Amino acid sequence: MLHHVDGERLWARLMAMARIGPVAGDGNCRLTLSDEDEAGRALLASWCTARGFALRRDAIGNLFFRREGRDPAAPPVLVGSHLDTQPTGGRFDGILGVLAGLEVLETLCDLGLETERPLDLCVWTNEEGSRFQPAMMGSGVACGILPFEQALAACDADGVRVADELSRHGYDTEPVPDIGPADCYIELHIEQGPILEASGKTIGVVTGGQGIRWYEIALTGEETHAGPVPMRLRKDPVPVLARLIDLVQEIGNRDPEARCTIGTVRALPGSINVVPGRVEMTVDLRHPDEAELNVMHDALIQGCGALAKRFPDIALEVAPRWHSPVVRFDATLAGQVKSCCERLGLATRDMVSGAGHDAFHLARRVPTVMIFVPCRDGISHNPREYASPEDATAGADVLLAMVLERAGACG
Ligand code: HGY
Ligand code: MN
Ligand code: MN
Repeated sequence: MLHHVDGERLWARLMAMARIGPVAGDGNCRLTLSDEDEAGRALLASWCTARGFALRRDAIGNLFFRREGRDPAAPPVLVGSHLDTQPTGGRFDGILGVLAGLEVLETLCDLGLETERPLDLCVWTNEEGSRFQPAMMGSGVACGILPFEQALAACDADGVRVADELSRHGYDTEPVPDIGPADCYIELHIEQGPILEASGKTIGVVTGGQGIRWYEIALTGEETHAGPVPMRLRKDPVPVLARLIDLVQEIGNRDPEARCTIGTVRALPGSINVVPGRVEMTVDLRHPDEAELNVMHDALIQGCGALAKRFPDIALEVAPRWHSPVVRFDATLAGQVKSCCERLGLATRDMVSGAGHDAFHLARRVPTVMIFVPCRDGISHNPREYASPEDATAGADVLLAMVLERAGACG
């Protein structure tokens, strides 16, 4: 028998969540462990506890809302995503997966359907990696991939540590994170790219995710006055920055599957009439093939070495900061997503995720799959991010069908 979620309730929840940490252009800013992030979590908790889903938290701040099954000892089915956003993020990235997960649990209550297995709605801390690096932090710690101490020590631009924020919100008294046994993890998410929308299909069956490498690069010369000092006598890091930008673009343009992003550049001290003494920048490299990602890595490191030789007055430091390898999701689960979509009359296409997700870590501990829905013009990490009510509801219906299939509906 086919069941459907209450799409209007889901949409109302998405819009209510979007009122927390609003930014211009219908976007959101709920940076990890900020007061806005906590306010979003509190709103979710109010909805969950109103339906009797008991909350468990861990010491990295992950949240787990449980709907009990007939067999409390059975490994649970996990659904969920993240509530933290980029500084100028959208209303759907992560949030759709969390609120669709809540919608599935509530729909089961509304239908009076029990499941054999317990269900956990998971909210992972710091998926975005914007305020604190690396990304996918809470799920990485819970899956034993990111050392807990390393996560606690991560600092934001103001020197505030993850540990400080966790204790400010009272998470530090909770049990040390570990995901434990689970039947599977299923994450619904907007695609955050243009492929699904362009294909005219409603559901992306995500078979895996591309590899990611992050770097911090510092170029150090010498601050000096912008007026008296002739160009040839300066130790100005900006000309090296210009060539580094060309290098990163050139690495990206070699291969249509490659993705290279310089997301942050800072010239210090940052005054119009001071030659910068230091430039700091970040690089994000991605590729769906691990070997090709390594080729990109080598090209960046070798290119930096050549620039350091060519400009001996400028100290060039390149620090690899994070590596999330290419990940494959569970083929059986992907097949089940497809058959659920067939029953629901939803057109699908297979795809690999360009964006990183907590599911990348979960996939290394439990059978995992992702379900994508389109986002308008492929725009994300942008206040203009938008998924339609119809697509959000369709994605939640697939999530419901998968949960019923995996958790064993009874009664
Ligand atoms: O970096 C990513 O792809 C994700 O948005 N954290
Ligand atoms: Mn996300
Ligand atoms: Mn994101």
